[in-house]
Parts: sequence; structure tokens; C-alpha cells
Amino acid sequence: MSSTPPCRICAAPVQEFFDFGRQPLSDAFPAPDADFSQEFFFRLAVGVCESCTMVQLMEEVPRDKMFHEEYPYFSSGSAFMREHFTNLAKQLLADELTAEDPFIVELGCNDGVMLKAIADHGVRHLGVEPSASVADVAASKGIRVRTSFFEEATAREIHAEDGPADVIYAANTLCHIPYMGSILAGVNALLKPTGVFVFEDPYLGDIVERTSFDQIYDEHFYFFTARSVQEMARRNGLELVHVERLTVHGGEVRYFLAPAGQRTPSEAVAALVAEETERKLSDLATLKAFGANVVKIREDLTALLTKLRDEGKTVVGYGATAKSATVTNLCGIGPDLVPFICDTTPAKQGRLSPGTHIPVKTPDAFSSEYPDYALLFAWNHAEEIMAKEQEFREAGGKWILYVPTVHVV
Ligand code: DWN
Ligand code: SAH
Repeated sequence: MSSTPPCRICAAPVQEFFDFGRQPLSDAFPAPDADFSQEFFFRLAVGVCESCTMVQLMEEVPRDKMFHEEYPYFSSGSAFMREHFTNLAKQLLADELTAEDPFIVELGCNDGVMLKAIADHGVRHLGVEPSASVADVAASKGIRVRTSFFEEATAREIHAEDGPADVIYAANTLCHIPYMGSILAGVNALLKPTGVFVFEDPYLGDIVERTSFDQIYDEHFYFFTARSVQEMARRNGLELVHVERLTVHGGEVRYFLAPAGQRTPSEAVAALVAEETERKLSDLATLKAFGANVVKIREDLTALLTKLRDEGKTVVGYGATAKSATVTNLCGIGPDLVPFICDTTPAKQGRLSPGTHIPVKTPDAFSSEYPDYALLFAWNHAEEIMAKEQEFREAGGKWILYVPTVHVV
């Protein structure tokens, strides 16, 4: 185990609790003829801050290596997620965007999956999105986008050009940003005193409960709890005033932050903090037990895949998710165990999975000749995918899942 780096929120020591070893960039899909000696790897390990309890990566990957003009994750690829974000837009329009000529800024708007519904209502908006691949798609939908990283300087420029924001929103983005001091200074500079900063990200409580260890990869730097977010807000002149549990992406929490003293915190905040204390969620012992569960899943999954291969069964991966990079690289799953992964994303098709180089193919490759088993890497979309792949089940196919334990359905 290496030395303890300072916490990115409060500078106290961070205690490491699990090391995933050498891992590639989770969203870098090399071409089959790429020079693999150039593939980027880093040590993926996770720890907890002794003081503010923030769970975070031990090493930071430079942001330009992850978010750029070839970023291949397009948020609108899931019908469930499109509905989720349309509902959220309606909620914000009804509850928060009620002032005269309101203004909303979204960090990490991706392909505009949420802002489209806002733009359709004629509400003033701006998406801040560094990855041109997805930002261009948002712009093509008529959404106003600024192709850059959000940070304090960006926030000040936006304020100078557009005035203060009623809402700043970020889905599955804040947890991607190590430089939190600059982000929250930007939020303070841009938000109206009556405004609200809303963000939703994978919840440590769900990750620990379900051993969904594949939520841990280069892009996910922080793993929030109500307690750690409350502490982070407090240190930056903000206050956690509300929380909502969400079921998407395997379990998330939506946090509402307001300038300190402006809103009365709801009972849901105290209730979730109390639940986390009761569970000892941020205790090193709890997190080390999580690590032991990860090791068990790795052993069970490699044993199952090896057994199926030795029996001559076919296994195909379903969904070339960023999450699956952690699974395939931790477990050593390459094309010998899983000959290909099918995925609907054109930018991933014809490429290889990061690190273990499993070919990514179109969904046709799956349906033209069903395998005996499908390893569901996109397990967070299980309901949507299993509904659309009913024929696979009817043809005798079985799904392999590895969260919360390795099982076949
Ligand atoms: O936080 C992040 C989340 C929001 O998105 C990012 N850091 C990166 C990305 O993570 P991910 O790749 O693990 O997300 P998903 O949503 O689990 O990825 C689903 C993958 O599966 C996509 O590549 C699309 C594909 N897919 C498919 O082939 N058929 C998805 C669905 C719903 C389908 O029916
Ligand atoms: N909000 C979408 C996208 C999540 S993927 C959804 O929930 O599906 C994370 C996104 O954050 C990527 O599109 C990435 O380009 C963006 N991102 C990373 N760092 C950022 C920053 N500093 N400011 C704004 N967006 C950022």
C-alpha cells in the first residue's frame, strides 16, 4: 500500500481500502490496429478521508485524457434514461425555474438528454460540456452549449455574459471532477442567492450494499454520501438542503445545495445522514469488508467463465460500458473467455475494449446467432435490455450478472 495522499476536499489523510491494480482509461476503445504500447494505464485504488469521510480515488487521471472530441458515451442511448431526464426537467421547471426569465446551467450536459426538454420550453439555458463529440450532438438539437470544462474561471465568464443562474445542475458529472474547490467557487460565483445547485451521482451506500464495484473507474473520482457532501458543502459556503434517493445507474442520490443559510434543510437530509451513521458506511472496516466482497466476485466470475468455456458454451458480453473496464481488467477477462461485446454505440463498434481488447460489435452480431450466455455488463439497464431481448431468453439464452453476487438468470 502506498502513502496517504491529502483529501481533495479537506486535505486530511486518505486511507486506502481497495486496490484494483493497473487499469486503462474506461472509455478509450482502441482500434484493432492501434499501437497498444501507447495505451494509458494507471493504478486504480480507492480510499476514505479520515476527517471529512469523502471516498475518493488515490490517483487522478488528467482530465484531457478522458474527456475530449472522441468521448464515446452518449447519454441518450437508453430510453429509460431519456425518460428519467425529461421527468427531472419537468420537476425543475415546476419547482425552481419559476422566476421571471429564469436561467439554468448544466455541467456535463453530454448530448443534451436533459437540456432538450428545457430548450423545448423556451427557457434560457447553457450546457457546459468539454467533450466535443457529445457537445456537438447537443448543439445540433438546438441546445446552447459551451465546449469547455466547468471550473471557477468558466463560471465567472458565464456570469459576465448571461447573468446569475437560478439552477446549476449536473448528472453523473460532479463525481468526475477532482478539482472540487474550483467547481464550488464557480457555483458560488454563478448562482443567485435564492438559487440551487442540484447534482446526482452514484451513491456509496448502494455501491457498498450491492458490491457494485464497477462504479469505480478513472472517470468516477468521488463516491458521495449525504455526510461527505454535507461536509464538502459546509467547507465551501454552501449547505446540503435536500436529498432524494434514485434507482437509476444502480442507485444514486440527488443532492440539493443552496448558499448557506438561504433554505431550511429538509428532514430527508438528517434521516439519510443518520442512516449512514447507523450503517457505519464510511468506517474503514465497512469499506474493507466491501473489498473482500469484490475479491469474492472476481473469483466467482472468473471460475464461472472458465468453466463455461471448458464446457464449450458460448458467452457474449452485453454493453461495452465504462464500468466493464474495471471488471474485465480486474478479472483478466479477454477474448478467450468472452469473444465479443455487443453495444449500440457506433463510436465503440469495430473497436476493442480497454485493456483486455475484447472486440466490440453491433447488436446484430448478438441476435444473428444467440450465444448460450450473455454477460450483462450494462446491468444498470437490466430491465430495459431484458425486455427488448426477450427472444434471447425464449431461445434458451441465460444472463450472467455479477452484482450483488455472481448469478445466472
Ligand atoms: O458516469 C458515467 C455514466 C453516466 O455513463 C460516465 N462516466 C460513463 C458512462 O458509464 P457507462 O458506460 O458504464 O454507462 P452505461 O449507461 O451503463 O452504458 C451503457 C452502455 O451499453 C452504452 O455503451 C450503451 C450500451 N447499451 C446497449 O448496447 N444497449 C445500452 C442500452 C440501454 C442498450 O439497450
Ligand atoms: N450528464 C450525462 C453525462 C454523464 S458522463 C448523464 O448523466 O448521462 C460525464 C460527463 O461529464 C461527460 O460528458 C464529460 O465530458 C463531462 N465532464 C467532465 N468534466 C467536466 C467538467 N469539468 N465540466 C463539465 N463537464 C464535465
